[in-house]
Amino acid sequence: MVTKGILRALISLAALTTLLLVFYSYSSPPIPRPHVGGSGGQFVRPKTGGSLKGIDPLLNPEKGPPGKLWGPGEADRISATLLSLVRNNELEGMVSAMRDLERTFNHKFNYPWTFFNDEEFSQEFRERTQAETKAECRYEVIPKDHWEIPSWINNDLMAESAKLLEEKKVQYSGLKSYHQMCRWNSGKFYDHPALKDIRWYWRVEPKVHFFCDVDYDVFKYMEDNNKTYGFVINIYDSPESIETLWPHTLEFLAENPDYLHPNHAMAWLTDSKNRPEHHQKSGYSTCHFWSNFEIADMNFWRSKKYRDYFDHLDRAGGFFYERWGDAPVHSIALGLMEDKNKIHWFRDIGYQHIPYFNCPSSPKCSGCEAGRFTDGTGLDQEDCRANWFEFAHMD
Ligand SMILES: Nc1nc2c(ncn2[C@@H]2O[C@H](COP(=O)(O)OP(=O)(O)O)[C@@H](O)[C@H]2O)c(=O)[nH]1
Ligand SMILES: [Mg+2]
Repeated sequence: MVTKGILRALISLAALTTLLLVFYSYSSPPIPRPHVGGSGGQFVRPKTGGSLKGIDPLLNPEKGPPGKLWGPGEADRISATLLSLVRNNELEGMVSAMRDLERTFNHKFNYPWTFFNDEEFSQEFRERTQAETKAECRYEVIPKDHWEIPSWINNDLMAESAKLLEEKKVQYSGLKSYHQMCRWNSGKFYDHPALKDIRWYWRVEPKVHFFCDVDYDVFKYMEDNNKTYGFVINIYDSPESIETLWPHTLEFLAENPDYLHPNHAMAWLTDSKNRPEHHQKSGYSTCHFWSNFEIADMNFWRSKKYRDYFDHLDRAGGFFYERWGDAPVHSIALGLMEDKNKIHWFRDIGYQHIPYFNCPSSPKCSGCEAGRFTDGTGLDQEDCRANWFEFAHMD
């Protein structure tokens, strides 16, 4: 693997050069205006560092987002869908996630569900999911050219890389479909013909839970308030799964400096204080929006700048030679190329995807303990919302 060693050395050198270049060009970004969060207020970082345990803003009474909110029946539905990529054999998990979201939100608003799969949905899947909602359900197969591994990926190198990743204990590294799923979620889903006339989506995975009544139209909230992306959980990634993602990103940015938004969140992406050992590996803190939950505007993913970014990454091959997730890819793109004030923390949406929670303190919530972040042991320090609050804002 001499060639691979040389390749790595070259990549590191290129990364270092671009890192220096980009930092030289952007070392004096516009002074960010102090941003006081809607219901959260200014964030003061705890002396203890990362974990918010005990001082989580989620422990404060939850009032919901400020401004005009549209309740059930108060406004027309906008162009949006609940969206799930799911397999037939995940039917039970899908039904359970749907049941939660229908109970807490969608029976009041009736947004359609769009299910995606790399093969046909079974009759049983269709019947059981449709039975959970009054809204329309659409069942879509992903076109082969959106799902298949691209022609420029070298099979031998992919197999070799999978072995290396396994040695580094990168989860799912040997599972081809997992890589395909991450790539589809990063750069393909918004081009599915079934979404052609749809702008907004709420991503829902099987087995997730929703705990709190949401009595306003979240899509309309996003549109009215000029938001692009809504998240609930912010965590660190495994640096081994994305070793060259940041170097490739810096390379892209050096070629396209105009894509950096004046109100970017570079400081959040490059924070070196809170998980220095992650930052040291590539220059990226690895803090990201956990994308199994997303409420977002597909116009951002459909923009030229994001398409160019995705194509650059796709050509670099890291969806297959490493295990780049759609979560860090989306997060880096947003942090660099979008106005950070257009990113919204849906602190009022009670949510769980094993092993993490977003649990607000509100009579509208049941089944989750306010401020609880995880039910896994030793995982509290994976929470990096404090970084987002410090370097961006709290609402
Ligand atoms: N149709 C289909 N869906 C998939 C495939 N792999 C993953 N998914 C879906 O992609 C999402 C993420 O996968 P998941 O196994 O939950 O990954 P994790 O959350 O990172 O552990 C889930 O909604 C899965 O149902 C696949 O090969 N085919
Ligand atoms: Mg999942």
